[in-house]
Amino acid sequence: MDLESVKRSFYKDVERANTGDDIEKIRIAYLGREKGHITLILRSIKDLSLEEKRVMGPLANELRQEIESILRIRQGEFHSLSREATTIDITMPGEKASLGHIHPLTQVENDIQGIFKSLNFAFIDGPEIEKEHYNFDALNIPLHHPARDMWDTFWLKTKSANRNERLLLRTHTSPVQIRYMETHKPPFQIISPGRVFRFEAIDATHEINFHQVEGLMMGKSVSVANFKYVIGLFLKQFFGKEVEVRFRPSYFPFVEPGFEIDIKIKNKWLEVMGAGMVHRKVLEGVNYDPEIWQGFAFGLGLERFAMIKYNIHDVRLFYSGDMRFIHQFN
Ligand code: YSA
Repeated sequence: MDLESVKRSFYKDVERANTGDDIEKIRIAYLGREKGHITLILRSIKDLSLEEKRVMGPLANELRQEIESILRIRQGEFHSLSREATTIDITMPGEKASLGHIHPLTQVENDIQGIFKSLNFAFIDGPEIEKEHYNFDALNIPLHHPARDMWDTFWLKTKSANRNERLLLRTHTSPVQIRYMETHKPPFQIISPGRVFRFEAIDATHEINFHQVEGLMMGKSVSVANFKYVIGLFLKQFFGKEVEVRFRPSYFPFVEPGFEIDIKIKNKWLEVMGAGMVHRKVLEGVNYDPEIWQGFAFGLGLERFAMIKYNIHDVRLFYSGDMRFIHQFN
């Protein structure tokens, strides 16, 4: 074949090629070492006269370069086409994958647990259905004691299996203190987050179903100063900044002295926890000698902490089931 015919047939072949493999076959047919059309032409140049060599040599080399370059381009095109089939087209609008996320109350609980764990507090669980004894009596709140009115109670119709005791939905996490002290010797420090229930009027800061985190530190010389220090550390870490805190004297039958702690939010004080030094009657009830062991305890309102942290004005939003509210925490 002369150069002109080789060129024509090459362009026809390239036009017909559909895949990278076709291009490779064309490359072998024209540039193959043994029988490639261009290779044969180049090889035959040595047999030509000097005059013909001067003309044919450059023309044949030019055609070879042209063929090489066309093959490279077409091979590249087929290669990127085949890659496109398996890769993502970043010019297409994305589809947002709908992932779940942690509920803000769970997040706050995790944060609180994390901080107390770093202060060497152990995590303890307790039952939501509780015996009257643990929710009230063992906490120095006997039957007919006026302090029982502080906790409007959901009573269960069923009684406990073994001792025919009255059962209730726990009104606070404080019964966990008793359960733990009954089975453990001091010194120790624990926290116990959990759900509590109160049969009371609902408003922007009160729910009938909410969460508390109980804390108890027991040792030989634990004092109010230790409580103030631990709570101060906790508040600083939880809010990531100084917050305005107020300790108020208060009454809980299971502590002496007792306090309530408020935090200032938007120029108003919000009560966030009850606390105090564990009452000697409670200590005696679990066979701890009050002359040796002292401890502080507290019960904080999880929803109130979440409200302050995320600037939420109404506790009912947490339980509204309104996904627009929940998705803000995504
Ligand atoms: C006190 C002394 C201790 O040694 C240990 C714990 C306590 C706290 C006590 N057991 C208690 O329940 N106190 S409390 O009734 O004042 O509730 C504690 C916190 O729960 C409150 O400060 C508030 O933050 C939150 N809380 C109370 N009622 C609520 C509520 N949060 C939402 N809805 C309600 N209805």
